[in-house]
Amino acid sequence: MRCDRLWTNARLATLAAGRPGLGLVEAGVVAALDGRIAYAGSADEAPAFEAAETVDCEGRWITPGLIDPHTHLIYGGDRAGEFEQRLAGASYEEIARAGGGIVSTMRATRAASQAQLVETALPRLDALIAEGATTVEVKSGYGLSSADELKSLRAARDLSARRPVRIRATLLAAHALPPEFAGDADGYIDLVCREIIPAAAAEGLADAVDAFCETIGFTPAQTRRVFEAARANGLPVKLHAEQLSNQHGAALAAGFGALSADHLEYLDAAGIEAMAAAGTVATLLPGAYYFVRETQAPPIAALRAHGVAMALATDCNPGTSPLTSLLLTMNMAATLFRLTVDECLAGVTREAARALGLLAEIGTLEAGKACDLAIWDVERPAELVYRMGFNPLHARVWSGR
Ligand code: DI6
Ligand code: FE
Repeated sequence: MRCDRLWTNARLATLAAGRPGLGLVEAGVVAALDGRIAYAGSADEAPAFEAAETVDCEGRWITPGLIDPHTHLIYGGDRAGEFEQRLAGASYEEIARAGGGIVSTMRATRAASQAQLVETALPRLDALIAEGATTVEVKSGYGLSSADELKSLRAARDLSARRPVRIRATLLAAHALPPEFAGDADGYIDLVCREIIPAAAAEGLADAVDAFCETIGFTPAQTRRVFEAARANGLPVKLHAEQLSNQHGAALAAGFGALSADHLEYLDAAGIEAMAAAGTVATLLPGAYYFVRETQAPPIAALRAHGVAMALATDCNPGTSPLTSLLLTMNMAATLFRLTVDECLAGVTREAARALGLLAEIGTLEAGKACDLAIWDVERPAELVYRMGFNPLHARVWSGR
């Protein structure tokens, strides 16, 4: 059988469906043909391959390329000063109410050109890539006007022309209230629903629509209108839900068949049941939990008991999670949320793919999927979760190369 590349002498964490745990293969090979996995499994059972190129992995571990299913990589400016204010005692909500927070990033984002937004996002993207990320979701949400939200989505799309990585762009126009709509949140939601969502859909700029359902964001009723507009424009939805308080956003999102509900520290039993019934993924963001010094952890045991899939993401954003490491995200999920090693690794591969609606395409080492691999200098997969601030990536393969 012909293939373009063959990785031999490897240990595999396939994460494949129907296999227990991480789907481990001790003596494995992976074959790529035309950018896709032609075979991933034990060397014993592999067909005889004629490879244009063979790579001896010398016993290293191969996992699926890592996936970050929730980031806000596109933004202008920085918020290090706000961090100092928080160290001096100000809370995230206080800073937001005083006109700082998301709105200060909005000003810097509006002032930046599309090219400048791309340039400032690239180092953040590169940090993710350096740890084996092959797919990254990127949200708008700091433009908060038609022109600036569409500019942000175009910048997100541009990233995939600049680096060998798959980008999923999400429209998060309902992230915060822009000052010109002060006192008229419903008026801003009108703009989002009537103008911004249809324009993004018509130009093919968004793969999904998100909103921030929170006391300092938008109400459940406003979120529902955003979801209805997304549905009318043929776009799937996801939600920032139950991060700082319980707004019952996760249940609302599940009712719209949401791909994921994200954060979930204040998720209640009804929300968990609704997510389980709808197959909505719980995307956990331990970096934000850590950075805002939240003390209520998401209801992990109950999510587990209900069989809700759990993904992990950096939530990379300037206000609450200036984090560009999926390895550290896994460590935080284990230490802060008590996820198991298997749950952490599945969270940044298979379940992250599920959270993006891309499980048929990426997230496991299975024939037919895109050949996105991370090859690691570790003795056992647990090391990827255990270490802090150490990057054992040996090589990264995107679409077979
Ligand atoms: N939740 C978050 O944690 C970020 N956005 C959101 O909806 C915070 C965004 C920021 O502070 O800039
Ligand atoms: Fe977020």
